[in-house]
Amino acid sequence: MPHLLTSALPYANGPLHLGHLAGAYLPADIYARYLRLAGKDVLWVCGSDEHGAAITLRAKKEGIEPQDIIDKYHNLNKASFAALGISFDYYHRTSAPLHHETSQDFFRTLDQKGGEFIVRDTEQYYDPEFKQFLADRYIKGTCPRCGFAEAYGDQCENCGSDLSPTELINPVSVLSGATPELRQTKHWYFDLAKHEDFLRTWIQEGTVDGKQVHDPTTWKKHVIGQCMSWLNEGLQARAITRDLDWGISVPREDAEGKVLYVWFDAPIGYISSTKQWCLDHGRDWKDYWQNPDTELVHFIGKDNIVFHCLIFPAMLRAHGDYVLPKNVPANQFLNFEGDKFSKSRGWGIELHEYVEEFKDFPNGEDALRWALIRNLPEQSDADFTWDGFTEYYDKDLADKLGNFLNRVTVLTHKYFAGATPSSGHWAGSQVQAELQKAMQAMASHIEAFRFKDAATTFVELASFGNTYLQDAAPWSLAKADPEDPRIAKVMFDSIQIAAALALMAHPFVPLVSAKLRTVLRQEIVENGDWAVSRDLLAANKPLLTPGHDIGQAGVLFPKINDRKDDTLLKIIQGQRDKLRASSSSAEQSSSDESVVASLSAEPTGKPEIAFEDFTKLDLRTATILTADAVKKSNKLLHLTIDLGGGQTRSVVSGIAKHFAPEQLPGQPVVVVTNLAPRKMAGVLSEAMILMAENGEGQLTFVAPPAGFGAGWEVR
Ligand code: B3M
Ligand code: ZN
Repeated sequence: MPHLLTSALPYANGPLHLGHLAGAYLPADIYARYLRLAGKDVLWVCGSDEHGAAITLRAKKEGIEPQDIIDKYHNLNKASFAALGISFDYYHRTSAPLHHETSQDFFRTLDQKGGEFIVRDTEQYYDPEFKQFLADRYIKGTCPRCGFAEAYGDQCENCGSDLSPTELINPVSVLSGATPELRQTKHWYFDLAKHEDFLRTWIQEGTVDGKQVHDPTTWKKHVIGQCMSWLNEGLQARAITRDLDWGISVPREDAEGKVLYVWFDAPIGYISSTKQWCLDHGRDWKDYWQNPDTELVHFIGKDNIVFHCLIFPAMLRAHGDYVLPKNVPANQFLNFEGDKFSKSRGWGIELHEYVEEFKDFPNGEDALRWALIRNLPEQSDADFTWDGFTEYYDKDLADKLGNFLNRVTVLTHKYFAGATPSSGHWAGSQVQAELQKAMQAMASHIEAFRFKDAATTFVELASFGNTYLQDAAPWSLAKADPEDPRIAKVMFDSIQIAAALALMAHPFVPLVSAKLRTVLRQEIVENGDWAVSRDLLAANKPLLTPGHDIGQAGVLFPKINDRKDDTLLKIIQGQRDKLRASSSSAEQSSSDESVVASLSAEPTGKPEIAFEDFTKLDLRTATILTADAVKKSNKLLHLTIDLGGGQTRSVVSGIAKHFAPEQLPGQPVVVVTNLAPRKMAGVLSEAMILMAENGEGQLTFVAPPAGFGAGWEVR
């Protein structure tokens, strides 16, 4: 059964940051590495997304060609991924001729089928000075939904709404700054509405034509929630062509000067990337894409859910020959030190910067991977902090893993000259059972896309090793009687734990894993090794046999918080200083606080405000999608709300004493959407829910009746 994995194709118009890595790449890397270890047929494809207005506009601004931009960032991003151990099987480019052909073929097939496309003559904005139609990012204006003045023609980055240029208030051309005029043009639309029933059944039941193709209970709740919100609003035909001179030409004689919309060709990039890999490796790409046994999994961030769970599956279905994804384990967003990543404010760290600035940090690549893995935004948004980075490195890698390996090797050299001792006790022992249990738990977490839990299992095994060694205290046994047979038993067991850890480390921290294997004088991990170890344990055999020589570990992970040496601490401190210097957001968040404070003031006796003050609030109808307890807080609940149009937000609300989490999914609410985000109990809150409180302190939601819908303005 082939496993075909894809990660969202990053736009080649800028460098990637830690948030991207944690969203669609690191989780996929863990999954791919694990499947390879388990001996599966795995193909993981990705590549650069090299079309779209973001690229041409940037080129125009910098006075260079789009080709220069994509070459620069394709190479930069590809190199950053490689430096951080991201093990794609193939990293393609959508500017490649093979991709152009594949996309045109796809279009032609749908076109020739009939009934999939709708051709419409429409009026679109046009810039007469630049002689160009203004699609997507070529046009800006005021967002009709939130009033943000800098909304783009395809999307408002303030409220996240999907827009079309004609919805913008006061539109201006990004090219000339002038008010554009409307002109007649023709475009091809993909009739998404036609596939609504198919999509609904596929998402909700996991069936296609009555056949079970996946189990919807294994999908993340927030993914299904977002899809259902789109489906419930009713799907619309989507324009899939543009009047632009950069992109893939529409393969029709009557479509001269038109290119495919970037979101039509980008997902087809997964197919062309597969084709190229197959050409290079003598394989047939259809064995992956057109094989009903293939397990296709798309790794993405939550902003790409609608494209991967509704539009692309509908395109694949319309085409007819393709498999559909088995799962789309989309991640939520990662923030950085309590705020969104922002290039313009200098908030965050880009991958290539990290690689450069941490090149002298021991195991720097894996230190980053590990800090991100321990805190992945799997179910809700997460926050990367340098404190967290330090803690995960020192506590997990140095204190637990490094310390254990060091003690095991030192003691083995001390008592047995570095050779694994003989011990007749292995079958049915506690340690054998523990290793089997840990490998089994880690495997099932990974197979269910619970990568954080898998990492916890791994660390817990290292803790178990330390405790086991500490309790058995071979040094005390040796003092009393150097010939005590229990010494051999303890060291034999500990070596087996070390070997299991070295293997289990591979999906998370591959360089560390290789180091541990070198210390244990084992071959570097290869495909199938997980299965080999699992089978050895099941057959009552040890992972390392008596007589096997091991090396010395030494200090594998010098600590960041080390009393004697502050070299590493200084590197971390440098990051904090850089952040403080480059960002002006400190002033911003103090003014945010005052907004929050005034909103939570006493309900009576507030001073009169102007009508304009009231209209600053963006109040919207919304629906609660998920509700969960917040760790260490008995007041707060962490909610995800659906804001309509495919947008979701994370909200922390002080209602835990009034409502049980399971009561809340489906509850209609009214929210303030334009409060500055802030963190409560370590969780980011991006909106505030309106509640009424009576004299008895009872709370109730202020909300429209169920079925009214999400995303509507309240005024
Ligand atoms: N390039 C958008 C993004 O980076 C887009 C993904 C394409 S995946 C087929 O969010
Ligand atoms: Zn908006």
